[in-house]
Amino acid sequence: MNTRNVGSVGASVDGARRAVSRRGFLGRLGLGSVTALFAASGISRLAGAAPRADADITASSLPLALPPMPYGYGALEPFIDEATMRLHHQAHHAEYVAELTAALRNYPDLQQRPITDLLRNLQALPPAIRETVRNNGGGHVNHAIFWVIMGPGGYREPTGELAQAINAAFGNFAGFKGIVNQTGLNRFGSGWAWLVLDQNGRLLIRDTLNQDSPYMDGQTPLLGVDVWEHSYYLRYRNRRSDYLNAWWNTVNWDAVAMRYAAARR
Ligand code: MN3
Repeated sequence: MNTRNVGSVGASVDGARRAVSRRGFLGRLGLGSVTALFAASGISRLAGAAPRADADITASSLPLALPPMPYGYGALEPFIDEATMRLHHQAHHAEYVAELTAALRNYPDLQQRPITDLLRNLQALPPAIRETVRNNGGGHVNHAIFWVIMGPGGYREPTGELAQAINAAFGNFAGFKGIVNQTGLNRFGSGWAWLVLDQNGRLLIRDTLNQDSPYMDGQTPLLGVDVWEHSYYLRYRNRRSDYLNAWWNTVNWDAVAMRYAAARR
C-alpha cells in the first residue's frame, strides 16, 4: 500500500452504534455527505445554476460533469492565486473527468454506481479500466472534495463536535495542523494529506500517493490538501511548506464539519 497512517490516536465513538448503522452509513457516504456539505457551505445558492452539482461528485452516470467551482477563481487570494485555481479546475480536474468518462463509456453497469463505490471496490473492476478509475476517479472525487472544503473568508478554526474530536485525537488544533503539514511535506512526489474517518470511527491523518483516495481503504475523507506541484507552483514555486502554511487560511470548517456529521451517521 502506498499510504501510511500518522497520528492514529483515535477519536472513539460507540462501536456498537456504528456497527448497527454501517449499512446506512455506507449507502449515504458519497451522495448524502456531499449533498449535506453543499447545503452547509452556502453552496446551495448555486443549485439553480448547477442542479446536478452534488450528484456529479459521486454518480458515474454519463456524461460526467466537472463540478462548478463554488466561488470565484480569485476568491482564495492571496493564499491561492487565481491563475492556479483556474488551471487546476479547468485543466487538471477537467482532465480527470474526461478520462473517467472515457473509461466508463463501455460499462453501463458501472455507470449506475457512485464513483466512491467504484473506488472502494477497485479490485472487482475490469482490469482494463482499473487503473484509469483509480487515477481519474480518484482525481475527480479528491478535487470535488478539495474545492468545497475551501472557501473565501480567511482563517478560521473548527468548532463544536469536530473541534472536540480533533482535540481528543491529536491533542490540540495546533498539533493537528502540524501533523497535517508534516504529512504533506513528507509526501514525496505527488499526492495528498488527509483527515479521514476510519472504519472504526477514529480520526486519522494520512497521506495518499498520486490520486489515490482514502475511499480505496474504506475511509471517509473529511478534509484534504492537494500537494501536487500544480497546486502551488505558480505562486510558491518549490516551497510546499509555504503553500501548506497559507492553505489553512482557506479551509471552510463548516463544510468539513458537515462531512464529519454525515460520515458518522
Ligand atoms: Mn490537483
